[in-house]
Amino acid sequence: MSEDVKEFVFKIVVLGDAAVGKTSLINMYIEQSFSEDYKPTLGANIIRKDVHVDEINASVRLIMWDLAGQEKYNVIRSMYFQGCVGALLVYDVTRHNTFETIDSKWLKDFKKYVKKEGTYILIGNKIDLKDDRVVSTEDGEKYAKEIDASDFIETSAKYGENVEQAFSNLVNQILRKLGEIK
Ligand code: G3D
Ligand code: MG
Repeated sequence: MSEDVKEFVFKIVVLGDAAVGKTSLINMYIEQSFSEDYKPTLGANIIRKDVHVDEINASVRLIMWDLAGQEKYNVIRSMYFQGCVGALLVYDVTRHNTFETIDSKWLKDFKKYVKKEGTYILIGNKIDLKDDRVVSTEDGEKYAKEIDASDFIETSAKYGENVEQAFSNLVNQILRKLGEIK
């Protein structure tokens, strides 16, 4: 019964303006279990994590690309997105401008380079900074619907709140789009 473990390899990207918490989210998610491969010429860290999806007895190798700086992005863009199947679109709930660039910049690029079937979810990060919040949960939810994101989750990369859920939801949504999960 358990012998047929399905195997998948998904490349995903974490997108959003500088300092929204992309690297922090990845670091919190992978904890100690990572192998990092920094590619100076690409300006990107390539990080791997293996997860098991019990529901369908599948093992998924996630290959996460994290840009080390924004400045090289324009040069490596096509390579960055090549073979990518999913994205976390991240904004900072304390900076409204990072919310506005999700659609105008990051999703636009994702759609341009990742043709057909690309899966993305919207992430509002830094919810621990309660007094500085300027983007409400309701606005985030509404926006996620507008841009047709598969899901919307608010996180604190600092305290690990909802971080695991953000990545596992993305994996589930990718599998759903592939018809592996109903
Ligand atoms: P980036 O990879 O998107 O550029 P980073 O962003 O992960 O480097 O994070 C940028 C800064 O925001 C870091 O602060 C980091 O500690 C902080 N940060 C990330 N996520 C959270 C969060 O959920 N809550 C809070 N309070 N801070 C967060 P520094 O000071 O190291 O530059
Ligand atoms: Mg970073």
